Amino acid sequence: MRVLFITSNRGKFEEAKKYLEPLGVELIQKKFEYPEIQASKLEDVVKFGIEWLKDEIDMPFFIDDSGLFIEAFGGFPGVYSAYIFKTLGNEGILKLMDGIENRRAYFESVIGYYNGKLHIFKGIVHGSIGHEKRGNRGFGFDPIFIPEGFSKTFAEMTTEEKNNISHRGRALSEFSKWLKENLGS
Ligand code: ITT
Ligand code: NA
Repeated sequence: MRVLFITSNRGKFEEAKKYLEPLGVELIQKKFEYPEIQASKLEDVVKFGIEWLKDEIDMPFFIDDSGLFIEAFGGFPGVYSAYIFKTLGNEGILKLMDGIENRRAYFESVIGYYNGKLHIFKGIVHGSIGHEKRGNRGFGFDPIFIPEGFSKTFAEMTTEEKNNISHRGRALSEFSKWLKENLGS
């Protein structure tokens, strides 16, 4: 089956493609600017985006809204992650974290799939913020995020390694389970 992934983020698309294509899903990236409301939960951003997009698109599609939640900052940047990545970047986060001992953080990804009805899939990965940038794979905050139980950052992992443990990988796993059960493919 063919599914559209509405995203401007090539890194998200590559991860979803690696995950879903072996399961027989032909994934197509489409950039379609949709409003992202300033909600306090990723799920609300996704619901609003889907409501806005659903009349514009005539085939099954999904969006992914994700964020990095840093414990010492009460969950910031969270739903503001895209803006903070563009403005402060990884260097800015590292500077803010200078001298802060509690480096715990998590990534969350919420996928909204629409096929006439909305279906939500979520994934979380816990970890910590490193002391410097490491690795050149992945995207976004990957060079400063070290998942729990590992010494490498996400940017030092292959897409498969990251997908096995990441927030997006977990949301994609729930999504693909659902697809299998509901589409008999
Ligand atoms: P869309 O077009 O799909 O919205 P986006 O990059 O604007 O793409 P978000 O609004 O979900 O995505 O913003 C999430 C931010 O968090 C963005 O800056 C990403 O770079 C970052 N981020 C999300 N998932 C990540 C991951 O797996 N690794 C590193 N950074 C991630
Ligand atoms: Na976005």
